[in-house]
Amino acid sequence: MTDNIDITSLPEKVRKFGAFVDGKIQPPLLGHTTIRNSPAHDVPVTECASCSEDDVNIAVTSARAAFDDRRWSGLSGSQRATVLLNAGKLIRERNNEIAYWETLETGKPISQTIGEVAGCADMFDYASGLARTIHGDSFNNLGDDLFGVVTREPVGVVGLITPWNFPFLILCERVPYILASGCTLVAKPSEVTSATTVLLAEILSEAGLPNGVMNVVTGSGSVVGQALCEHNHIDMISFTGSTAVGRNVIRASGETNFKKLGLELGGKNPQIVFADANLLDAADGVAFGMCFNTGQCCVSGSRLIVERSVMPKFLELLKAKLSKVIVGDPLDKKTQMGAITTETQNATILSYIDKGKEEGAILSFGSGALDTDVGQFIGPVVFEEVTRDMKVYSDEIFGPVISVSPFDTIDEAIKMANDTKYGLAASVWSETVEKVLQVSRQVQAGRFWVNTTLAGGPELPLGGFKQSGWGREAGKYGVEEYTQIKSVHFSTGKRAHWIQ
Ligand code: TXE
Repeated sequence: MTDNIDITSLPEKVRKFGAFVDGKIQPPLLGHTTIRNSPAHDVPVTECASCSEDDVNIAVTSARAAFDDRRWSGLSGSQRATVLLNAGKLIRERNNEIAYWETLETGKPISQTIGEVAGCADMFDYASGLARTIHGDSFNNLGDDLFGVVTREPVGVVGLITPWNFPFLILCERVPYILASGCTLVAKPSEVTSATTVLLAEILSEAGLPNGVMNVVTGSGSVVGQALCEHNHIDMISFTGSTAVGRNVIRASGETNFKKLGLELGGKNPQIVFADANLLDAADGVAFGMCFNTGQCCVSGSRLIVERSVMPKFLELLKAKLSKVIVGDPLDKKTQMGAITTETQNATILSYIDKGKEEGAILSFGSGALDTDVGQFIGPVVFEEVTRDMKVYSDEIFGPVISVSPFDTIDEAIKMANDTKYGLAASVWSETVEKVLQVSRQVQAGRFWVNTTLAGGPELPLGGFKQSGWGREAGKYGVEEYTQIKSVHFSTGKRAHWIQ
């Protein structure tokens, strides 16, 4: 397919996607497929393979063979870099096509997916540099009789399990780094948003990736995901999703071959606004942080912690911003917030809104479900008078809902920001450097933003403190996660015999 597609109208027919194994599109062994409806339009858009455990075994065998015969890890960094650069170029050429199917399956605005796909191409460019620069260490200080070399080697076969909120972006925050390290992989996208993962595998193959290095098995978490986590020929799992399934991934690893794990789980991320902040900028940033991707974002700014003296003024500015957010058809380029991706997530968000009201929080902006002819849409919601025993204060809602808590002192703001089991991200808004430094040093979060939110680039690693996960993805730290260290000892002197 070329990129000359009309990205403003619905497709004329459902597009079919198979699994991708050993360099080829493969139909699932049992022939089962799942039709995906666009959550914004209620019409079928894609049909993807529902793979079985046997399909998983074939894909893992392919990835294992590709790793063990060194067809990828045995290449030079420069050869791997060439493939990654080609992939970046092809992603740019097919940007509209990828963005279109991503929008149809997720319900997110087309202007957003176009931007995300461009960012993904950049990930491949950056990781190509890492393929060439990743290196170990040497120790020339062990005396004349011993010389030490530390090498970095790829971990092996990676099982990559991704969610539905950023199917292509989360994939591309991992795949180029996995490949730069020399690993091979079997990717399992969410069962509701699988199309663009299959597209990436096709693109990589066209870019020159040897067969078997990247495989994709689509299907349910309980069958395909679970089989990957329990497979003895997989050396590492990178999982992004719910805390509950993350626990299960840890258990499965412990009960099988002790796979190395990378986990990116939930978040309940604070936005701390001081009285001396540029309040208009902060209001815009807080609105963006809670509404971006309809709040279905692990780093969404879902807790507003605002200095009491400016709270009324700040809330007024925030609500003025929220009232202008354009919610609607994701294929309309003006739309800023699209549909809620799954029916389950839609019901979850609405039940949290009901729960907040039942628990006595004051819903001071928004309502909940929008009244539309088709699709499932929820506009921004603000809860005030929130106390720490309420679910809207503590739980990851994964929707465009923010809870508001006032503070009087900087220590109180830091304590409130850390009052969560999660530690994925945090933002602070203030014009005083000492304040932002103190907050950034003391708030427990893997990503921290000062006078901005949700900013980033391929250079910067992602991941969480506390129950938000283990390990880091992206950046040079990300590629290192997919390597293991070997210490090599060279005798350089005459052996002093142990047995005389
Ligand atoms: O996630 P799941 P769900 C949070 C968010 C959301 C909640 C539930 O709060 O409301 O999780 O979302 C696969 N073994 N996040 O139910 O089930 C599944 O097929 C192996 C935060 O969709 O965790 C999918 O590919 N894999 C998050 C992936 O796990 C299994 C992003 C995620 O699905 C499996 C998404 C199993 N037994 C949700 N069961 C973030 N950090 O961004 C399911 N999966």
